Amino acid sequence: MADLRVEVEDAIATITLDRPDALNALTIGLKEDLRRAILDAGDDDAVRVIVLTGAGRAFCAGQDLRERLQPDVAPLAVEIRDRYNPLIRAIRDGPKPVIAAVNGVAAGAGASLAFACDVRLAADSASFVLAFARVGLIPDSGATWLLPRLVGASKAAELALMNEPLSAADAERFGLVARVAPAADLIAEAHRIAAGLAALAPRALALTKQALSASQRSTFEEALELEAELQGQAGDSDDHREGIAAFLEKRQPRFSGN
Ligand code: T3D
Repeated sequence: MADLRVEVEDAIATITLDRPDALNALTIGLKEDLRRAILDAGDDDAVRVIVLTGAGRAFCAGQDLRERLQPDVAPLAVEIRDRYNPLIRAIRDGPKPVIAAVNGVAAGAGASLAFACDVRLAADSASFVLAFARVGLIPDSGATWLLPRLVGASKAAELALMNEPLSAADAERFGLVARVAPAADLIAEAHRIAAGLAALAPRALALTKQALSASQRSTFEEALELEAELQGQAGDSDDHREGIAAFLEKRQPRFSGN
């Protein structure tokens, strides 16, 4: 994993894209390592929250455009189906909250990566630019589905078609990022939020992710029914019993994840 760092501490897996000289652009190897790191963190009982960030001045500049010029490169549709889509699914379908700590520019599929995360924090120096049309492509890696849901159809169309960069401040104004922090404080702020999530009941968070995700494709009636089913599972957990006990005993809960 030459271009990826994974550090696990205090139940937080911090995954850092580490190709700063190429603004953390995504090569085949980096996409595969990142997907594997997210799946591994999802399976690791020592991890409750994932923080995704980039080394250097960028979050991620999307597809490595130099790699695209290699003679044996896969056709685009194959690359999207075999590498980008599984990576985005690993984030979306995984059981643990994923926080994007967007430390700098997020371009092309790098922006899509951030859109796929559950929570986005941005450095005040960060920006988002769809960038696809400038290289003759359409937004991918879930961007056409995720972005309208995050910022609304009108703003999504503007960002996707016009390719203008969106500043961190404007991203916060449009609800695309939860919070903007000074660049020097971004990781500390991401870890502070991650620690808060890590103290909550892991299974309840996983089921919440599942319900929110399913709600994007369901009717209201189906959402009500799924809530009933998943709440049944949550209500049957040790963590629910611990939550009630802690409330009544006026102490902090200690969730086991069971
Ligand atoms: O292809 C498929 O498999 C399909 C999937 C497509 C998904 C996609 O992501 S398509 C979109 C690909 N990404 C882009 O088009 C973004 C390209 N980069 C930029 O537009 C700009 O670099 C940024 C707006 C992100 C930042 O601009 P700036 O001025 O701050 O930095 P820079 O000078 O352009 O870049 C710094 C270095 O990073 C530079 O290398 P050098 O000249 O110092 O050796 C530049 O070439 C390199 N770099 C930046 N982005 C990429 C990259 N190298 C390879 N691929 C990149 N995407």
